[in-house]
Amino acid sequence: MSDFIKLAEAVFRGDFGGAGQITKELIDNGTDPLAIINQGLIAGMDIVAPKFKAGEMFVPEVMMAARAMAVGMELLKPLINDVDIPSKGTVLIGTVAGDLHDIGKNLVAMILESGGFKVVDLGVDVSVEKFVEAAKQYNPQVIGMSALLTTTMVAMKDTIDALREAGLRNNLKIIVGGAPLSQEFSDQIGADGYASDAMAAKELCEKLVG
Ligand code: B1M
Repeated sequence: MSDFIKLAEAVFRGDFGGAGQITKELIDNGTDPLAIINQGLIAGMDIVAPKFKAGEMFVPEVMMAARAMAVGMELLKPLINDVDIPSKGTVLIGTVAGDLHDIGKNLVAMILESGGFKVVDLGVDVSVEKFVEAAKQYNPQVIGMSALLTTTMVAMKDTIDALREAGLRNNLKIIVGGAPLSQEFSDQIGADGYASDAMAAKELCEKLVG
């Protein structure tokens, strides 16, 4: 079995130690860091995605896999320039104002990151103003908002309106997610799309960024 396949399997199994060890060995052997990322780490996450979608893997396992990938990425980051890292675009993500739930949002962030997006995570209880300021600062292709409470969903519309008023709306796509949401709600508030889970969020971002 090739070292790339072993690395992909370690990521898939959420084996942090194994992923770190194999990544280190590949680096020591002089393997191209981008090949380690593409053929090992990302290849591992590519096994996870369809299994999660098919209900054959669950949230904790997906989080472990994403963390195993992150262990490998941390070792590789110093070896590659930011410009060399293939990036599908920047996604600004946060849980909206008044809402402290972040488990789902963190999972979405991890999956987006392991899927090749640069993710700027604004955390929880993110005010409308903070989203707008961060949009100016990071110039993202996508803003992702998460809400788990029916009472905080309304903050999503406020944020979209504020982005429009700040003249930023046309330059970015907005996606929303969280247990109480739906595609219908997303349409009502003028978002560009709704994702029911982390994998759907990745696919939606890929589609929107084109
Ligand atoms: Co809260 N809570 N909670 N809670 N909590 C819920 C959401 C609730 C449904 C429980 C219930 O009553 N049955 C209920 C909401 C009711 C409602 O509004 N309809 C509720 C409540 C009422 C509250 C408090 C008000 C309780 C209280 O204090 N009286 C309070 C509110 C605090 C606040 O936010 N201001 C509160 C607090 C908490 C804890 C702090 C204890 C904890 C949060 C810890 C944390 O997140 N760090 C907590 C938890 C854990 C839950 C439940 C049990 C689990 C949520 C979770 O993490 N699910 C939840 C009940 C439930 O959902 N069964 C509940 C796992 C996670 C992986 O799934 O977040 O849905 P989820 O994310 C999914 C998708 O939704 C989607 O992808 C994710 C992965 O597949 N997704 C996105 C999420 N964000 C996305 C963004 C995207 C795309 C997809 O694009 C940007």
